[in-house]
Amino acid sequence: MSDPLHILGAGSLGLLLAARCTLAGAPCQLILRTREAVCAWRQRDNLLLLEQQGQSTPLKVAGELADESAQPIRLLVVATKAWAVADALDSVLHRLTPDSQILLLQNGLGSQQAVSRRLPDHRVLYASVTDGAWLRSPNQVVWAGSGQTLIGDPAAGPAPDWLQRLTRAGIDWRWESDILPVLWLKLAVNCAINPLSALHDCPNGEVPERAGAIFEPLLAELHALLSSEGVSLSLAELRERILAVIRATASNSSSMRQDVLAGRRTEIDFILGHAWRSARQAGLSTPVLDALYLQLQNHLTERGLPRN
Ligand code: KPL
Repeated sequence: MSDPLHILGAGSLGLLLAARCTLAGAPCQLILRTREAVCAWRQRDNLLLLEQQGQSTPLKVAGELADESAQPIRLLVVATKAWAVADALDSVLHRLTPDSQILLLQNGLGSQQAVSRRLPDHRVLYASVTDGAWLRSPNQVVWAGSGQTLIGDPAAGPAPDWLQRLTRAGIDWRWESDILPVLWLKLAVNCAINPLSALHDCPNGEVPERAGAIFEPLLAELHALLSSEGVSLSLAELRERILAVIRATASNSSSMRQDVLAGRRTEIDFILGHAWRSARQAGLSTPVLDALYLQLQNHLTERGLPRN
């Protein structure tokens, strides 16, 4: 039998992946963060509900605490929020073997590079996921819209064979030989949509109008930042990419708005924070981005949420 996929993190993306792999008969194991979460999971009979277009499919997926078992983890998918990656990884380090491979699904940038630095001898893959999913309850994931998953190895090399499991699970994924530009582009999209939707408490579709006069200069600063990171596309192309995402997700709430509304820590530090730090390192002047970053930090503080 092949090594199970261990999925660390039971948020919407982790549960969606677990559900789709289980449906396809690919063995997977969820690693939950707390004893309470594991007890609750087992009390519900290890049942995970996948909801799609009003239909709910019950699936059995085992959930465990990282230190409950000594079983080696050869294939690890980290599906936590970006700010939770370091602690989550700590919890499973003792179960990794020299040949373990790690796939990171985080938004933004910064958390991925930290894992690569931490595990320099392991194969660490980065992914960009654009499926829309949210949790109706801790064991019920709603798959709101299918997207594409781009996966790559920042240290180069071919796609590992085990990723074929994703194909068997019907996941629309592609191997990217140059994954960092993909993640930079996604970060720029997130910088243009997420903070504004959180500040104006509006769905993605209303972002350009609510942002008003700052929208265009923000795009120009993001474009300069992408260029300094070696991502080559024109400002017009960047604008079109961002507007296409806004159109496709017009009625959705960005993940940052969802986090603020739920009183959860946001990924600000891995989205705006990373952009802001990278702009400083590149010697760029980004007054609109800087003001937006500060405004969002203040907005979070007013709501009792961390500024990072
Ligand atoms: O990735 C997203 C997010 O909300 O984090 C977008 C693309 C903005 C969709 O909501």
